[in-house]
Amino acid sequence: MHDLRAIAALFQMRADFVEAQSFGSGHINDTYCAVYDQAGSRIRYIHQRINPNVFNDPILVMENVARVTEHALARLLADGHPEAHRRTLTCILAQDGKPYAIDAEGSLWRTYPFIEGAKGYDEIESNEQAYQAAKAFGSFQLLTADLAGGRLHETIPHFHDTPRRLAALETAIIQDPLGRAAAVQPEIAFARARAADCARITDLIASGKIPERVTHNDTKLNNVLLDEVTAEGICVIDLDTTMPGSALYDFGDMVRTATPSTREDETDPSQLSLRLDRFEALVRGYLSTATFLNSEEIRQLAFCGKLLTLECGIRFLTDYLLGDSYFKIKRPSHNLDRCHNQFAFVRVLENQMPAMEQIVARVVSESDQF
Ligand code: ADP
Ligand code: GN1
Ligand code: MG
Repeated sequence: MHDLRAIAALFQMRADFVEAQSFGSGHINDTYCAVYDQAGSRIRYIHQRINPNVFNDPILVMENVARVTEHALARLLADGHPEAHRRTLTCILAQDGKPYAIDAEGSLWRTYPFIEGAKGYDEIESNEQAYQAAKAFGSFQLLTADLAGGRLHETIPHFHDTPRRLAALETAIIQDPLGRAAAVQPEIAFARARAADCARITDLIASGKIPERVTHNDTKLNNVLLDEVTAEGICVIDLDTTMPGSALYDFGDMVRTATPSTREDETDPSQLSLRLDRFEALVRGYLSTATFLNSEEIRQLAFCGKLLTLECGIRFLTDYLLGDSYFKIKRPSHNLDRCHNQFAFVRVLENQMPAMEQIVARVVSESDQF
């Protein structure tokens, strides 16, 4: 637990700090929800410490976040949106006017208004939520498509370069600092058997068939807040990896997190199945806003769900071998459990690929956009 009162003092809060608690279920940053008294009203803010093990240069992260959120706010205000400050993250400035502050230990903190009346779901509950989440992530891509000022920083270079993720697994197997590799040979074989799949999207990008776009790159379902009453996608959050990428990475991670019947770390694979109705809701929601997709991107929509699930499983396995230094864990086998779950879901997706492709074809044929 950090000293949040001291962190609060680094920012221009215009309110009196009351208390703060650890918040949310993100795997990366230290997130706190803080209550303030503002001239007699209780209001909440998010204070967040960027994880320095994950982001080598947190200032570059904040330069991207500031550019993207200022662009989003300007667009909402120009449209006269009545709740512009609820529809995008906005950075509260630090005492020196920067959108972040550095604490006494050298850690970088940022502060956002708490988006009220909306929720991020670890497990989605309805097709309507899946539709709204996908629609919101598609809108976010549309919004960032005309971001001025040149390319965003690559905050984690090669983030979704799946062949590199597989190569990083091979390096971890050789290093094996905790002697864990011997016991995970079936998992290693599972990943190696899918090396060709790993290269499909990177090859299509290299050949120019799939364009680079500004993408979010971390579109797990709890990174979009849905209105608690209407389920409308209110605000896309967790913008740390918003940078050049492929639209398919964003759609693939929605499939990974919105279509399985269980949570990412469910340990009983017999509970795991693919909700095809959720998949269809995602396709419909995403295509309702991502009208810029080309025919090759559309062709890969079903496959990229499998790719992102495979990639995430490879990343969990790599982190398990290297001693769990990247993803937050709550038990020693947590990353291995997550890997098992992701690989089990890859098998399910492989079996269901023809049905998923049929759904994409049907939705596209019913749309007049494509
Ligand atoms: P991580 O990178 O660790 O996933 P996130 O930026 O996603 O960090 O934040 C963690 C969680 O905190 C989110 O899943 C969400 O529940 C909550 N959260 C983050 N920012 C806000 C905000 N501005 N308003 C409300 N909740 C937020
Ligand atoms: C992390 O930050 P969070 O919890 O939203 C990770 C994603 C993974 C995800 C797996 C910066 O997302 O890439 O897909 O965990 N974020 C980063 O649950 O590595
Ligand atoms: Mg998150």
